[in-house]
Amino acid sequence: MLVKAKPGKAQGVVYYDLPPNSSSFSRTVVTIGNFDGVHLGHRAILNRVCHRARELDGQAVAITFDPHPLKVLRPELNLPLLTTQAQKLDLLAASGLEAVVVLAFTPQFAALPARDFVTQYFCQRLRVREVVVGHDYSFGRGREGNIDLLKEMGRDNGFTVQVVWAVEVDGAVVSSSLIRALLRLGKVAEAGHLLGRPFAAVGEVVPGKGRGAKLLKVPTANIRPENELLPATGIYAVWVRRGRKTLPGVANIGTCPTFDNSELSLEVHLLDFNGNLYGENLEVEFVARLREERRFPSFEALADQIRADITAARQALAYNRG
Ligand code: RBF
Ligand code: MG
Repeated sequence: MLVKAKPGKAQGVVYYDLPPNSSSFSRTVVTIGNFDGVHLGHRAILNRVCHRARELDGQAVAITFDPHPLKVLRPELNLPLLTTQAQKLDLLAASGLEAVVVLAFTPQFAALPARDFVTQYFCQRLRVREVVVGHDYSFGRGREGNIDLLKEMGRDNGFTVQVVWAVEVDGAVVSSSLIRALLRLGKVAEAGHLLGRPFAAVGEVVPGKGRGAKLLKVPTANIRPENELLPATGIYAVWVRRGRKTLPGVANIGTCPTFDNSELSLEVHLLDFNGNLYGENLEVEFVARLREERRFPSFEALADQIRADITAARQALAYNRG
């Protein structure tokens, strides 16, 4: 059976908002961002924060928002996020930071002038020593805050500013929007390269139609995903995180056209497992795309194909133990 080791890193503390005169922080090295996906570009920034905090003998802190600012400022975009809030906070907290601060992004907060934000949060609450930002960062009311403003305020308030350049993979700048585009094409391996880990969907196992086990002899866990974005319809080799265990699987995202369904579903067949999973929360990591979903002329033909998929998934996972 294939098993995958779970990385064991110290967990940072997650704070929801900060009292105006918090004594928890001093000499912080702070970054701020939406961090959807916590991809390699984000990681370059987070690593720099941790590194500088060690050099300056300070505390490494990331500020992020809930909900994502575009959900408040541009709801009509319907931006599908790569990570749920919980996934994002877990990833941030596990990235070596001492603290992750989540600020409620309300219309009032959005109206805060950039200078007031720096004074109230960076200076008063976090006693900032250094701010680390991506090269294109802007913030505050109407995005009026930029790197020049930070540097100017830093001179008056005793903090320095570090700018981190974009990360490129195979000649493309890593960004959340590029990763979304790759996932929409089903390119999960490529998306994983830019994320620095496989894309993962989380959700509860809910009752399905029971067809898989009965007609096809391939039981599947039907997952109700919390993520706003899933890879394109198709069949994928996946790692499934169940509590502390990681199990190999093969997933189908689609409408099961062989059965004249219409609803999109995410189903996973676990390769070396049988048992009840109802009500459990699983995290499905998409490692490799195997094929597109098709309508088969008979259940037997579909069952044959699924057996071939299982073999293909075992192979794909053997090369991707993580
Ligand atoms: N259903 C289809 O109609 N076409 C497919 O190509 C297809 N491929 C699948 C591949 C795998 C590995 C699995 C686990 C399921 C697949 N299904 C497909 C879904 C299948 O119809 C479904 O599991 C049963 O109908 C039970 O809901
Ligand atoms: Mg099922």
